[in-house]
Amino acid sequence: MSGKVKARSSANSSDSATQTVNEKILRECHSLYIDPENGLVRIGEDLGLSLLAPRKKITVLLIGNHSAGKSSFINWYVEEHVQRTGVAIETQGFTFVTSGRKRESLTGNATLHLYPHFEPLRQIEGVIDYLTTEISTSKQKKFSLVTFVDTPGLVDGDMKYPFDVNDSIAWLGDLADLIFVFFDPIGQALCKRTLNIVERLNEKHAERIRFYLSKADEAGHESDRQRVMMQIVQELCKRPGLNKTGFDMPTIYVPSLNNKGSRCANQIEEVCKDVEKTINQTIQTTLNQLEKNCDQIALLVEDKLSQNDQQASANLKARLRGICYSMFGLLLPLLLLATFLISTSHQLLSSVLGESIVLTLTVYLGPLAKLWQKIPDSYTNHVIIGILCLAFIFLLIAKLFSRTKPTLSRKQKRNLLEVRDYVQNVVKSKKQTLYQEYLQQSVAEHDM
Ligand SMILES: Nc1nc2c(ncn2[C@@H]2O[C@H](COP(=O)(O)OP(=O)(O)O)[C@@H](O)[C@H]2O)c(=O)[nH]1
Ligand SMILES: [Mg+2]
Repeated sequence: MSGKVKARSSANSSDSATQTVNEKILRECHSLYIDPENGLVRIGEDLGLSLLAPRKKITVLLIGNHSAGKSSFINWYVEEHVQRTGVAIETQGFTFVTSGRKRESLTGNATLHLYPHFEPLRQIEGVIDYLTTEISTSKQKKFSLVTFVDTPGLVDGDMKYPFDVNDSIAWLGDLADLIFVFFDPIGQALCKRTLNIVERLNEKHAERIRFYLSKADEAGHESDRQRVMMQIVQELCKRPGLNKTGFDMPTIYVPSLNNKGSRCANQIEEVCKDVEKTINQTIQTTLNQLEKNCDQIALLVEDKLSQNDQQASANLKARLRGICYSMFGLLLPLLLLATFLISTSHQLLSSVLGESIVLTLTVYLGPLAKLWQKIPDSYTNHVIIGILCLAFIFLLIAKLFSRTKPTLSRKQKRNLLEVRDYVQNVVKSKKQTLYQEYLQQSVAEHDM
């Protein structure tokens, strides 16, 4: 557990440049999704693909005992006194701390409006009244790419929360990119409620969780600190869900609050690095996701077009089949009529159609006429009705078989092709450009 604290110059020149590139990438990715006309969300919707717009910032959830230093950490990161702190001051509900153009406090509804991803929180009764957002104009560190979620201090016993605090934190954990768990060396380090929640979060999101020994400057000498840490780790390991080897628990404290002049190692810079790392990962994931979604959309368009082609040829076949059956259905009664006329009123027929036609008909229909004559008179009606029924059935079959399904209009097809070209060419090349910018910027960062 070694670590040295470098004095951090807040006006790090590469920082602001980097930030703008990263900010720009996430912002542009976001807008590629949410554009009301050309946005991927909208395009996906039309194709039955539900897409979520990527977020413009990462979310860091802070949990821990009452008075573990969560709010103070946020204030330190933001370099502004955004959150009230103090042993007696309890963060009542959940506070989203984020950067913006002007200092402002928002209510629960406005918070969910600002963070539509967190909409599921509404399902937890009563929580909405305990949600707030604090907007700060600070651009310190990577704050313009981070939203911190400060949570009520967790305590054991009779403490009644006005909403289901465990469920709320579990929901927030689902949506956060990082979950910081603060244990402080004093008093309630091993609060049961905290352990329960940590265990629950760990089931789903072990890779997002980071443990810190906060207020490390208050832990006394190195040996005391080691003892405290051992205790915490032991307590954590007692939980079946948390029993993993190699607990990493950096010791941190807010430098300006170190009033005892303790000289213990402060790994608070590691926390910042972790935040940066998560931002970088998020950018890469967002860009990869963008490309993947473009491919998905292109594939769906291809599918739709080929299905349409298949349907068009199926429709053509159905129509041909329909024509065949209906011709047959119409021919039967005609044949019947002709046979009937030939065998009964030969004279009448020749006067109407002419001798030669009747002769040809006789040649072709002769056998049928003979067959007809073989039918006993008492049955002819039945046979006629039978044949008419048969003809009717054929016509019905024709109707049934010639059913077609709608296909895409020319315009719809053209639109689909346009969509495919748009995602494959425009969006993907945009992604490439953004990726290049990202890489260039991180190379530049490492050169520093
Ligand atoms: N010595 C020292 N005191 C701290 C540190 N962080 C917070 N505190 C103090 O601990 C008290 C509780 O801090 P707060 O941030 O309100 O805790 P929260 O309940 O977790 O939000 C405050 O009086 C802070 O001044 C730290 O790193 N070192
Ligand atoms: Mg607090």
